[in-house]
Amino acid sequence: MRLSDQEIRSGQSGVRLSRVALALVLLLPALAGCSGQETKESAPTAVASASDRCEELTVITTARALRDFDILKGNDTTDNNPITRWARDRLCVVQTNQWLVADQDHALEDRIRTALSNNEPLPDVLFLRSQDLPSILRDLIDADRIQEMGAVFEKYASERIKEAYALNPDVWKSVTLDGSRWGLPQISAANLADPILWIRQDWLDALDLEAPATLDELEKVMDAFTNRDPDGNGVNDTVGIAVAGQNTLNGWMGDVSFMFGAYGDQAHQWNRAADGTLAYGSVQPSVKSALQRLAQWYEAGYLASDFGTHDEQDAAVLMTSGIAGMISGPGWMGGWPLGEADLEGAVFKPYPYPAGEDGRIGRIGTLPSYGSYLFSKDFDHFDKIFAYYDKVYGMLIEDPESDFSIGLAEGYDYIIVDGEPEYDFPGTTSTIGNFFLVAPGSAPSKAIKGGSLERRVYNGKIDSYYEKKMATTASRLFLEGKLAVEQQPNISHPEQFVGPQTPTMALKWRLLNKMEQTTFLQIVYGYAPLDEFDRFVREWHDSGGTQVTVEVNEWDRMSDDKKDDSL
Ligand SMILES: [Ca+2]
Repeated sequence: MRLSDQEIRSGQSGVRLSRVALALVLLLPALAGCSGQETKESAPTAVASASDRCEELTVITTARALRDFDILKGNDTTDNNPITRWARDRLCVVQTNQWLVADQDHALEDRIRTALSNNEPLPDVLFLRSQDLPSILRDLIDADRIQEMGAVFEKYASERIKEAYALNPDVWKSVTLDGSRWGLPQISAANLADPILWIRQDWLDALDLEAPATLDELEKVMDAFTNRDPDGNGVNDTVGIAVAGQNTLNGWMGDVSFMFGAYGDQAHQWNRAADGTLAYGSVQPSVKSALQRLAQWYEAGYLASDFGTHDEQDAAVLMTSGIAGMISGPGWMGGWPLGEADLEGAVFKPYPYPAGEDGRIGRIGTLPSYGSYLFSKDFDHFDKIFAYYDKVYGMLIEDPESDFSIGLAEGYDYIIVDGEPEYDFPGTTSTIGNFFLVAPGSAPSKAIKGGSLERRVYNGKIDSYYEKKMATTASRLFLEGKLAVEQQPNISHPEQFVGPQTPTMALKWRLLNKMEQTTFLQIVYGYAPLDEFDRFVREWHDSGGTQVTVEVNEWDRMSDDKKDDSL
């Protein structure tokens, strides 16, 4: 399965994410909405203390996966910080961490499996990211350790939360098994991970070239970037485009999804076929054509000679170190890493994708959900959970009445100067948002009036505190990248299989993936003839792929039935 924006959220490899990248990629804190001057006095500190208000306190346990960039200030701790204090004061909820794990190498998943095998109680609330959920959800259900959420959601969710899910019914698919909903999925920002084409504008200008509108024109630009010394140093030391080939050809930066999209099906994922069924992209004939063209690009020197060993960050480094002239990747790359590149004279510019021969354009899309909350079988304080959820959702839709209308926490993402919040100060961070017990992810785009926040701020609207925060912390290049994504709204093709691993997948998928990755790289490198693709397709089907396809479509029918019932 392809990596998602979640990989960035996980902070893997100790990558340093900039303030802007964090604020926007982490989503939750970034979407600390606020609008209207009338909310100035309603800072969280104004509420009465819990001992005054609460007849009783409800203790809710959770597990926290700590990232190395989760910053706590002063005397704050994982159990006592502005978010936990807010929960206590406003909701009479004491949130405690039954487990603390490092957010790396599936540590939380391992901890859950240990609890399952030792018959140890689970925390009341667990959060699993989209890429971790499929492998463990079925085991938790089979062990009868988590609650079915369909009726619970209907009973406790607020009207505006129900509306958000009605606008995004696909999010339920990630927790749906045999027609039941086994968790509460977050909603992801509709296009956060959707890629665009980043080009070195200064190289285009130096060589007197236009941005490409077709794949043929793209090849001409790549040829010039490779062979015409775009950096003017008299050395043949540049390539056309940075591609990350180590894990998948459609990774979270340095993807070639525009190439697959120009020919038809997205590789490395399940797509909706013309007959309505789900079909695995990598075994479709159009992928063979895309690989053929990639092999031509490789032979011509447009790709780095060792691109198959590059992960996403390696590919980005080709761009930020002045070796590559183009990279495909999400709009937020304008913040990090491109916006932080220390490269004299470099001008990065986001462009829409060029079209294939018949005008076809396509790219990968953003998963409907970042991850899901699962609730222990014995947990019964859903009134508290959904009250909490609704309050956090308020800030996501820029509710002026939200407790977080000016920001998440004073001293973290804002300070007060002369009675007004300031967002640009030394040590500003939005990672405190990771300490919410439950949070809905993002507001559905349709729930926000007046266009995306990025567009409003780009166009100079800085009225609400949230607009002010975005205008203060996001660079122009970041906003341009996000707008370039919006420019091609209908070309995204997200993964269509988001459910729990099927039985045959659990047994065979790792092997099938390996076979696929090896074959694709050998074809592009020119080590294997193009017809090796046909042998791969046969072997893929014979080695479990046919059965996996059957099971994936069984899941698809079940999750669609559920969706229809809810509407
Ligand atoms: Ca050169």
